[in-house]
Amino acid sequence: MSHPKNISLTRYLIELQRSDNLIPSELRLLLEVVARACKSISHAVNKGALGGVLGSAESENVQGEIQKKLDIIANEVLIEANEWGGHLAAMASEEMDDIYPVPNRYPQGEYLLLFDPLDGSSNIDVNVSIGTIFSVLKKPEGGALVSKEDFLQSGAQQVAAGYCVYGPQTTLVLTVGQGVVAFTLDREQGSFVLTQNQFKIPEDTQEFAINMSNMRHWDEPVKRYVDECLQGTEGPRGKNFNMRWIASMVADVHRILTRGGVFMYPWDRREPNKAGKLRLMYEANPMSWIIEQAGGASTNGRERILDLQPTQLHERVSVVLGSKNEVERITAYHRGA
Ligand code: AHM
Ligand code: MG
Repeated sequence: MSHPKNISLTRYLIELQRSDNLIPSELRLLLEVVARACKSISHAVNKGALGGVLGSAESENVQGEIQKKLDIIANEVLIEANEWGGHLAAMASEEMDDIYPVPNRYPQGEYLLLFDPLDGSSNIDVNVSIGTIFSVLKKPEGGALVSKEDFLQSGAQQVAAGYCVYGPQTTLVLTVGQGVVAFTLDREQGSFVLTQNQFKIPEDTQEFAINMSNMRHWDEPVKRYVDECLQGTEGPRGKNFNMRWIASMVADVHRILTRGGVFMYPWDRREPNKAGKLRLMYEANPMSWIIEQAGGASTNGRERILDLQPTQLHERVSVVLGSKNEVERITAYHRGA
């Protein structure tokens, strides 16, 4: 599809539906509603202290993490925006214990929406980029009442995925399986405008992203990879590497999408029974699909993340994603260990 200048998200989605018949109208509506919710979250984030939205909410989520006010606000915005439109059967969120079926007073649709309403919570109060991550599945046929089991589908089953990063610009990144596109929020017009048509992640990179403070807890293959990067031109890689760690997955993934790199949040020895820190359904699956759609790769160190069969809604996973050749190298180190 070729694009003249100044294409709004609405127009982009209508064209996708109309000329290529790539998305049904219900899915188009869903994506528009999610984008509208992101716009509203972006405004709340922007107000910061002036809007009284910073700081802790003094409550815990199902994972025992302290919730920030903005975690709760963003979660409510997404639910209120999506519950009445008739396109969804249910929602699931990193910030809610159980699934949220669409209330009986509204028509039920055939899609399931999953989200991390505000990713990078530790960055909220320090004015560093944060974001919303979302994933869309289809409710399996049969069974009138929607259940938690309906959500337990592998990432390969996603019909749409995206994120919105609230940074110096508010940028919405989206895939429906036809590559990855990005829209920038034009605050004067109040609409998302297409600003990047197809991302292509370079296969090689000289930049890695990992929280180095956990180094002593890592497994051997991760230690080996990072150690080889740190040796620079004198080591086996024969080149120098740069490091970045924003501690907001949305911002780290957005950088990788834009200029390449590799992102890791691996399993470590601190809590051996925990597969990783990041959540499979709300973070790893949507980001993995976006990365693959842009020519990158994503594994849990051993297997392709999109092939993993989830067993729990709030399941965690190890994540290695980004430039293809680096992800393959790290995965080979794990498989050989
Ligand atoms: P959150 O969903 O509670 O915000 O946690 C996920 C975030 C990711 O965005 C980021 O990659 C990671 O946690 C940072 O973790 P750490 O603070 O351990 O470096
Ligand atoms: Mg998160």
